[in-house]
Amino acid sequence: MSSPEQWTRPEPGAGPAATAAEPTPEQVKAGLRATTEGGPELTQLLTPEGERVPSEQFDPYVADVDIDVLCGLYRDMVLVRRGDREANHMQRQGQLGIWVPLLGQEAAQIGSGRALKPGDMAFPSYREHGVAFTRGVDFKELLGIFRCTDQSGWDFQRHGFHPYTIVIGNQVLNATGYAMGQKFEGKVGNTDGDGRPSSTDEATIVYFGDGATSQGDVHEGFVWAAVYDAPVVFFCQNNQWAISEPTERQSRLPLYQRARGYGFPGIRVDGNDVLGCLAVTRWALEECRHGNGPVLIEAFTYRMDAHTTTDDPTRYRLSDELEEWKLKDPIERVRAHLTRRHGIEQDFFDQVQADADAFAAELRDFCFNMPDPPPERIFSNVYAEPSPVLDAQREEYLAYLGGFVEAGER
Ligand SMILES: Cc1ncc(C[n+]2csc(CCOP(=O)(O)OP(=O)(O)O)c2C)c(N)n1
Ligand SMILES: [Mg+2]
Repeated sequence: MSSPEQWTRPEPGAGPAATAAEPTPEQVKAGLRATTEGGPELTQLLTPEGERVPSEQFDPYVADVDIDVLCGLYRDMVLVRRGDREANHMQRQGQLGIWVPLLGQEAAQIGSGRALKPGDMAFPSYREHGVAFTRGVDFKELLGIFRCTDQSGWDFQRHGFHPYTIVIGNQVLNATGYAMGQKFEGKVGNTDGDGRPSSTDEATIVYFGDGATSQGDVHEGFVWAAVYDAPVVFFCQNNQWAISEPTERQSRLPLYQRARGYGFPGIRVDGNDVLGCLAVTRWALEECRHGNGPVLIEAFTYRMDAHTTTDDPTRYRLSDELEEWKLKDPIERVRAHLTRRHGIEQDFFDQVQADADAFAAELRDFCFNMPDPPPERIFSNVYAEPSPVLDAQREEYLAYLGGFVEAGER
């Protein structure tokens, strides 16, 4: 009853298709139950209970993951969740205009982000705070965006992390173009002197949601990437909701299967399994660097909080769905694995918690004392070269603002 196919194919007699304006209660329940299952083709290396699942194909990609690396992944996720929760609270206290929670998506973001190499480029949407963290972007920079004092002001080339994109799906086109550039510049499919794949080859990864797959931009990106064999990993975080629209209203088949129609591989990974996400993304990036891209990854996960702080999910989904997903928490399964399989002591977890609390306090302190940027900042970083038109606009704007000061002084 819980196969992905059943999302849009209710049992006989259950009434009209779930895409009808008013699904029946049976259809709603059937749809909700389906969301707890990833389907038989889900790649998983760590179960919700913290058991390691061997994988012939993907174990080689995490062969270097020893206990220290695992503890590091755990720490990353705890810190990012703590930062996310703190930002959510600060929005409620009027310190941020809006916040976009990532609660529940930590494994998908940390696993895939840690799979990237420094020379790779990542294109985020607006929820990728965990990926930003792995790319060395200061969490404080993210707060500026949501306090409306900044516009993704980090050096995106240095971090290999593009500005946030609010226009749904648009970053897929940007990423595809960037990956085509990597290919044209000969940064793909090289070998070193010993004949092994070059360690300096590059790839691109782009993040988008399940809802974004309904956008034309994503389709166009897939088409271009496919025909140019562009080295781009399409990383879809299927958190099963596009604001209030469930995935079953967006697709007649599991999203990863769409790749086949474009002529490149698609794979579904447990998005709450940090090890699985790390392995599958490393594999996909390697494919791209060797010239076998693009690849679509569907990370099957769940948005445990609201879409944004302006949204009230209790109006469109039942709480039992959330309760189901709490049992698959991405952080808890690593904790269980570390405790049961590796005998990690409570001291370690206490230390991580203390680090996370200090991290949150730092964010809070920064946010409460954040200076407003100078007004001319909005004109910075628009073009690489000086632009006379932009210069004129800046002067005009500053003169306009200056008029207020003079008027006030009189
Ligand atoms: C082109 C465009 N259309 C509509 C919106 C409004 N909008 C913002 S988020 C969103 C839903 C996106 O859902 P999904 O792609 O699943 O990503 P998620 O927020 O779940 O991570 C919509 C429709 C937008 N930002 N851009
Ligand atoms: Mg979504």
